[in-house]
Amino acid sequence: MRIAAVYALSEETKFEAVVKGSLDKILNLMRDLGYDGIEINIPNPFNIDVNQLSSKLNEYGLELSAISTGLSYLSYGISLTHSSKDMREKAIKFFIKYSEISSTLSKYNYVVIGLARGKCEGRPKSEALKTLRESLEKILENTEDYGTIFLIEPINRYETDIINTIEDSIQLAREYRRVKILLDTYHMTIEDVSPYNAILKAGEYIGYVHAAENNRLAPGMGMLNWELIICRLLRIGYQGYISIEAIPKPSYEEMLRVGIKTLNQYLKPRRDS
Ligand code: LER
Ligand code: MN
Repeated sequence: MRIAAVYALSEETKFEAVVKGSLDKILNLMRDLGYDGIEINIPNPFNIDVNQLSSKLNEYGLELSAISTGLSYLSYGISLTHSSKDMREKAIKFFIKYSEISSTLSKYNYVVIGLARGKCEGRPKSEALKTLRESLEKILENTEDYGTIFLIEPINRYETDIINTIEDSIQLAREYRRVKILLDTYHMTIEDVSPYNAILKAGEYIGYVHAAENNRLAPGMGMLNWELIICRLLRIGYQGYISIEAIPKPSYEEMLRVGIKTLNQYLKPRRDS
């Protein structure tokens, strides 16, 4: 397994569980702390300098573990289930562009569908889910050449009302070849009976993991049992990234330091696998 952390490519974000600030400074620190990769949350995929990003990643020797997209929802209201058709089409274009960027910058080629799935907006859940499937199918059809894997992330009930539990997400991962589950330990502490059992339930469908404590601080600053989480991930044969998506307190430096130290305690002997 490999370790990353989530970085926001925008200073003005309302999302609190990310690292923000000078990309050079953060890449430098992450490299020194032993991170393998960085997950970048991109608010607008039409507004980034892909070549510049690529050379920065190369310069510091960090992989792009995934592109996350929640800031498109928070900054521009991008939603794959938006009740307005125009807005849905805009969201689909965003995701096709994310996929193109991901396929050029990342050998893993993962794009997260987190908050940008949207909300029910008063519609029955079945209707919103149908709309989500329609949008997803259009994205999949148009990204066949890019080969991107889309990571559907169960998110707790206080942030969305579509796909909260692991069960909700398993259904989608079963249906579509290029959809996998992003299991976020923080959301699972709210939605699942046991975040540890959620790993076993999602099993082979897990494509990516977000790591944060029950209080959304870095691993090691809360109540979760990281030894058990890593044992469960090993038990299902998971070999991908664990990406720390945590509130940068008391500082982002400390969050990054404690987070990787906690995970390494249980991963270190196997990090090269
Ligand atoms: C994103 O990964 C996430 O966990 C959400 O709570 C916010 O986007
Ligand atoms: Mn997450």
